Amino acid sequence: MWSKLEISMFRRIIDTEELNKLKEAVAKVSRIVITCHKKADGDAIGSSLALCLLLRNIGKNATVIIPDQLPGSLTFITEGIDYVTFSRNEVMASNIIRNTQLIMSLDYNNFDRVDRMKPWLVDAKVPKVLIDHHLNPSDCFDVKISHPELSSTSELIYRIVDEAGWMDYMDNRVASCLFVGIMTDTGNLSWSSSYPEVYYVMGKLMEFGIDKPYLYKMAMDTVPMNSLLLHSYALLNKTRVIDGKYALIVLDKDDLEKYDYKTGDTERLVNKPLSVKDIYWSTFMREDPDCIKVSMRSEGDLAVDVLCANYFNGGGHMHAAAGEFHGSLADAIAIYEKIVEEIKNKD
Ligand SMILES: [Mn+2]
Repeated sequence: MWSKLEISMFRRIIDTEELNKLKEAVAKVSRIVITCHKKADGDAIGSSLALCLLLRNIGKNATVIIPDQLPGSLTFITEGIDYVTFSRNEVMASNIIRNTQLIMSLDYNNFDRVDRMKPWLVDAKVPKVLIDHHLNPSDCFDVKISHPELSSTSELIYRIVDEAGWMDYMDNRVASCLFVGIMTDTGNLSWSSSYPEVYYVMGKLMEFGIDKPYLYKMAMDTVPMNSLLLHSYALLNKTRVIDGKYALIVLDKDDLEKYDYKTGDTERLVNKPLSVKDIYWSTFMREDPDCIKVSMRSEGDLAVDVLCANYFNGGGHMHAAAGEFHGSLADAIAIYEKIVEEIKNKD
């Protein structure tokens, strides 16, 4: 996709018509609501807060509303920035949505991803803007800026700011949020980032004087003690490696209780087995109260978004995807074993 001729310049990639529609929509209004998907990750919250701060710098009354509580590991990004958590302030949040003039949806492709906030967003009679990098964006948006080839929504926000002529409104805080978003969605530029321009964007963000060592430490290398112990326990006692190539980690509700599990504590656990040279497919199953959460990572040709879509009501990206299973842990594992047989036959 990136030819050698193109890498010497930063290409403009946003569709001119959509970009103009976005600029017009923003220019017309003062009150703007920015939303991201439930169980926000670094890119979801980073891109949302960055856009919010930038719009405030432009003079807009912008509010970020996230569907549910942010994991403790991400609260450092929000320091000194106000935002609303829908699940904790439903009345206030729905009032803000009811009174807004524009809704922006960041880092998700349809309203099923926003949990109980969905009806409020669907029913709102105001223009809706999508800014996202997931496949298959829904048709319910008035402005659609969708770029699945990009590393992150945060990178896309940087490009929109650049192409919309809003660069004067960027500052250190906006840049820090975007930097964290790109860092977390690419595993610190490990995956979904094999093209020169993502480094160009990181370089430009550095120009705003961000504290990179601090952001790296907080976003990529800080976990609570119980999470470190849960990861160690999972790798030592709850990981099965099949044929030296496929890894399955399973944590049941007793495991989670024993290690005082909180949202975010198993973040990046699924990536760990891929550190072993020949393991190219890793699956993690977690027995949550309402369902079995399944996440997958892969290297090479194996598309785990397809597996998660076909077997676990999910999706995502080729090398990083997730889904849910409604049934017993044993049944979920049985499905996994079926997939293993299929993959073995192809190998
Ligand atoms: Mn993302």
